[in-house]
Amino acid sequence: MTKQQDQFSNRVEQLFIQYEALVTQTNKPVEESNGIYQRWLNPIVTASHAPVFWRYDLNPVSNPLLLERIGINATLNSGAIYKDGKYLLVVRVEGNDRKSFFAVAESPNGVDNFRFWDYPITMPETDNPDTNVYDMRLTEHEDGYIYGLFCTERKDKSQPNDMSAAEAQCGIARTKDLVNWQRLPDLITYSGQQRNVVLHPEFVDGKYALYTRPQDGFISVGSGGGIGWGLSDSMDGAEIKQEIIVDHKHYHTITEVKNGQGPAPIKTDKGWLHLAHGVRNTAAGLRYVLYMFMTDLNQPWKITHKPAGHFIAPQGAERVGDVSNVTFANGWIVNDKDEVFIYYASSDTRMHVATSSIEKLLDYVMNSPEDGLRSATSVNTLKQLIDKNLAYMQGKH
Ligand code: M1P
Repeated sequence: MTKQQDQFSNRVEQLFIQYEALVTQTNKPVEESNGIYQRWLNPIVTASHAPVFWRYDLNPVSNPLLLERIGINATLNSGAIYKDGKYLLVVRVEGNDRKSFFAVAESPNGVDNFRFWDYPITMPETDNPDTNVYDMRLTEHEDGYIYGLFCTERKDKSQPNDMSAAEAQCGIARTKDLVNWQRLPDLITYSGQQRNVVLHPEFVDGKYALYTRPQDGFISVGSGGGIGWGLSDSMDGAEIKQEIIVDHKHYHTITEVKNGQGPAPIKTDKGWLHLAHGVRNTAAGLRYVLYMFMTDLNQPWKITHKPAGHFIAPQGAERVGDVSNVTFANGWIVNDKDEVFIYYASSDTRMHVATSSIEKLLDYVMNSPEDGLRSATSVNTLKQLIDKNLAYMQGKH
């Protein structure tokens, strides 16, 4: 073996050693918790979790200098599903070329040891090819399929001179195994654009039910917005003729600029638990936080409970990344012990997990005060809790 061959083999070996050390790292819960959920210390999927053989040509003849050939920039907004005792994320992987694609990362316990399957998902295209696909919401529907609804983005051809002008719509695909996907026609709605569209897991009045997010433009939702709701006869040529707004944007709240449904809601005996994101504007730009609400079991378009403010907001190192001050979630898992794994991305850069339980989330959603929409009502709510606690504490002495 020549010296150069030797160096090549050593470097390859080092790359695999570093990779294995990263993906087999044990995670642990952070000590601090608000009791509602527990954050975990390490990000669970990062760009460095992309396998070595995705990034390097490992053949010394075609890559004698062992240069990285395909850079991975970020791993973010992931759909999630619990299957055969495995925790599976359909990760939005973004290459250095700014194209996102989907790839499955699998963990035996939901909090660490996430490892990508060998190949990313080959998502079939429609007759109108997607420029970019991202943010898949997975729904195990009662019709027997696993649906993946995602954003398909294409150049807005009506504005040929604006290189940022884009159009977002909802792409639809279905699968049984997350390997073979059948692409269906994009969702038709009568709103300008759509992002954050999510399929409800059950039929409603014999129809497919979808949460939508109508928007006037690519970034701005415009005068409309809010989390919408509509029914479609079929998913093979899905069309929503009438959209209603389930959860409106509100002045001076975390959803002032826009909001969007996160993953498909979780069914409980008290109602449907929802996770969503809300966006407000600040002098430092947009701030994305997560919030929760609950809808009626039989009328999932009707909100029954909605705690004020955010559920999870970017914290510490989560606050910085490609798009800073963002938390975004489109996947969560309930395992067979009713433990809940909330998968969220920070700052459009890496994936994290927070854990909770159905019991805790129901308690949080049903017993946390709602937003009175004014400072005075917030003070009243706070005073009620103080009164209650002081009376209770005095009664104890
Ligand atoms: O950059 C933050 C998020 O912005 C978009 O979300 P929304 O449609 O609600 O504005 C999406 O592009 C999302 O992927 C991204 O994380």
